[in-house]
Amino acid sequence: MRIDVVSIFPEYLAPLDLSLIGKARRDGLLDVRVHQLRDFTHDRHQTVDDTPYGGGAGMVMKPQPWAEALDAVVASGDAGARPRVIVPGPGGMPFTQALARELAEEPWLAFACGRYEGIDERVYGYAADDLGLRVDVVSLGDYVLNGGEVAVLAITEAVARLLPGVIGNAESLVEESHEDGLLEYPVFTKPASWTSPTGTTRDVPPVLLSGDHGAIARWRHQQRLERTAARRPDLLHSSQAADGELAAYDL
Ligand code: 6GU
Repeated sequence: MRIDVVSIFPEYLAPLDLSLIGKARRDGLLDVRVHQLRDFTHDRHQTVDDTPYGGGAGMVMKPQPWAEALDAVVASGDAGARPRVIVPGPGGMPFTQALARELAEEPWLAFACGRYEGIDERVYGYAADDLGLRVDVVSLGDYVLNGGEVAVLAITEAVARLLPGVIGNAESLVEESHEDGLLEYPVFTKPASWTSPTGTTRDVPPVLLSGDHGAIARWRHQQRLERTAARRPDLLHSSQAADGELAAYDL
């Protein structure tokens, strides 16, 4: 998969050199190219923003640098190839595991990182109508970040780990929170009885030491239901894993 990122803070994307994503890049599974938006300005001060028409707080990103940056990204690809463009922003559609799976099927993604109050709306029309790009605004959640860069790190990590060959143990991908609509069960490791620095002793639930795989599976499923009911009751009704078991939780 190829991923282009356009930002006025390319240094913010430095973590894409690290860990699992860095390894995927070195292994040739992921081709990440980060671009400085200011390289597509023509004035001495490399201006990327201006005041909003109609008034209001903050600054708006100018259309011209964005249009030229998108042109350059498209021109750098194979003839006729088009990236799917993702604009991170709090006003977008929610980023979910389902969307991560969908994006992992794309051969080419391009992230357009806005700062300030956003990008001049005409850029969306230009990208869609003149360049033939699919553009989606995507949000990480209901809170406000200063810009799209942190969202690109999150989305890229969620997508890249789904690419074939990026995670060694593919089984660890399916047994995860949000893959079947329930949160994950609690986990424990040695020692079976642990005394904390304040002298309190806590034991691993005995069922996990029993060797009874059926009993362990039932206990874990029960834990997932209780956890989801406590932390994310909104997930329970659409969970395949919770079908017919909700009565016990009065939900
Ligand atoms: Cl994707 N971008 C920004 N700037 N703020 C956000 C967000 C994205 N998701 C939640 N808040």
